[in-house]
Amino acid sequence: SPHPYTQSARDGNVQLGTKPRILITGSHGQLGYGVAQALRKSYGRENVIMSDIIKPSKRILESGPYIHADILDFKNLQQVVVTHRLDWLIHFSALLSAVGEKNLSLAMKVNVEGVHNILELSRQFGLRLFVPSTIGAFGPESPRNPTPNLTVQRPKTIYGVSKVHAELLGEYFHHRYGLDFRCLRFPGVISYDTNPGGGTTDYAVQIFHDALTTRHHVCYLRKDTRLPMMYITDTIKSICEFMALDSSVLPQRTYNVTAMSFTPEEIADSIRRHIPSLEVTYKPDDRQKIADSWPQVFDDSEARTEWGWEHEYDLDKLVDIMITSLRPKYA
Ligand code: AKB
Repeated sequence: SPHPYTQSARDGNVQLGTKPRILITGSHGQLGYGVAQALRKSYGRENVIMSDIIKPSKRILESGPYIHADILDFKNLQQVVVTHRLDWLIHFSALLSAVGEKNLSLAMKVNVEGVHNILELSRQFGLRLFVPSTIGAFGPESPRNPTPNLTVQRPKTIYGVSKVHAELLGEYFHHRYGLDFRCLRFPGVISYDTNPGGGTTDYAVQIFHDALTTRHHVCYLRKDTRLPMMYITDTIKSICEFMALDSSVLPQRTYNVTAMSFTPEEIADSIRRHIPSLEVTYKPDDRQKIADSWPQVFDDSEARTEWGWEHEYDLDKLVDIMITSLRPKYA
């Protein structure tokens, strides 16, 4: 049976008397649309505002409120909070691991300066703040199998360094000012209707598209590179449940969450249950080095025992839903 805290959150017992008004930054990324739709189900369409600095896609525009909000423009962010009477902030804007290494100065701006703005804004206005972190916040000196919640963190990418920075500053703001900062460290997220934007785990999405089209995937990782992963429905569920928890029941502010771990060879074998002719060629590039410094198996037992995190999708279930959902697109 579900953990009592999570059950209470699932039943909609959020701490606020009224439904929270929520802003999502970086809404055009892999997680924005799904998280917005899930939160809108709980708190109402008009109470969840998506934002980004680019023109919204038709799907996003038609789904509910969308505004322009630049996380590097602090004054504008203050106006947005006041105008839209915000209670919660879900901060998705970030450059991912592979793309961050290719554009260090932009990564410093978005991932470091952006987080400074978001933390200060949340402190000033008493917002409940969610910032995702990642398996990338660990490095070669961390235990890799399994990687516990609390351990050495010496990442070797700007993405990882900026995420450790966000974790530590968020926890400091919580300790010093009582900021309701919440952070989940995610593994690679796999989804069919949005794409990841330049990470090291992206192959695990691309392989499905290739399997259904050319039947040939060129993998930039070695076939035995084991990484933690999860299906997007589980990611969305973890964010919604974690955000709904009463602040007083949370013993910690930053938690590992995951669902499974696999290698390129293992996911290819699972896909071959549907598409036996799938071929994979291995051509490791710069991303191999990043993957070699990351956790292989993520220990999320503290999220499971302390607030009831549980995943639904394992490898075969993930592969089944990805193939079933993508097949019509290529039929
Ligand atoms: C990446 O590969 O950079 C991301 C992540 C694991 O944080 N998907």
